Amino acid sequence: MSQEFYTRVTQAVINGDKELVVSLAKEGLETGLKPLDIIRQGLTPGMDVVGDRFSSGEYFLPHLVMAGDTMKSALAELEPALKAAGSTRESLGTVVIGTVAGDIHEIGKSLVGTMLTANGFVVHDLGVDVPTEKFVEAVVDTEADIVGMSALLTTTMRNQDSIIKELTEAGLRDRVKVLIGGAPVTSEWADDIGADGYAEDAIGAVKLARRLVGVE
Ligand code: B1M
Repeated sequence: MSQEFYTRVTQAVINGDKELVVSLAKEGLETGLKPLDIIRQGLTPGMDVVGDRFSSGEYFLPHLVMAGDTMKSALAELEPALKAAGSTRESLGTVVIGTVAGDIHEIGKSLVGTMLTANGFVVHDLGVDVPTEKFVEAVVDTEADIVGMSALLTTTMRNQDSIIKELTEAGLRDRVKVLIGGAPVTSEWADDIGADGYAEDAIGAVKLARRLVGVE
């Protein structure tokens, strides 16, 4: 399908038009598009435009809320197709994932969780604004192989550091791999705080998670 289709998806996100975005997601799947292409080429560029307009003062918080709700509706439509591949596989490992304390951005974290599930991991999603100690408890309770922490704000990414410190103090750091991500996060930051890796997007997170459990 043409670039024009993806542009319509992007515009629907910018306009916060849930009904349209859901019907476009359906249409895309019906015409054989890959759900991930609809996300990467249609939905995410829309979120970026809204984010940029928010930064420049053209848009306000309600626009962010609307864009977030719109993208979530589209993802709900795409999720069964995204997850379909994972259900038949043997588990590659257990992942605990969440957005760090003080941060309520959930879409990227949930997408990473969905893609990990789709690729054979058992995922325990702790949600958003997750207190540091809850990450540590969940690692113990689920015997996780990997803990994934998402942070979308420069002010909350330092909580990724706190979680690693808590894991170390609890004597768990050698037993669990740490994967971090989120828009302001970089591989330098991952090195600084002693994470096992940083992924820029959901596909990168799957690749890294596979490597961390020794599959690649
Ligand atoms: Co917020 N927000 N927001 N927001 N928001 C950003 C992040 C911002 C960049 C917008 C901007 O100014 N340009 C800016 C952060 C600036 C900064 O700190 N650098 C910002 C701000 C300032 C804020 C508030 C402070 C605004 C305010 O109140 N004044 C506030 C903070 C609230 C809080 O958390 N305490 C706030 C609130 C919100 C909403 C709640 C309204 C809403 C989120 C709704 C929801 O999640 N249900 C929202 C939204 C929608 C955005 C933008 C527009 C879009 C985020 C998104 O969902 N992107 C965002 C601007 C932007 O990103 N362009 C912005 C789509 C998603 C698929 O991408 O989350 O990046 P992303 O995830 C990617 C990768 O980052 C990576 O893979 C994902 C998939 O490819 N990834 C991982 C993410 N987590 C990973 C974990 C991994 C690995 C990879 O391993 C574990």
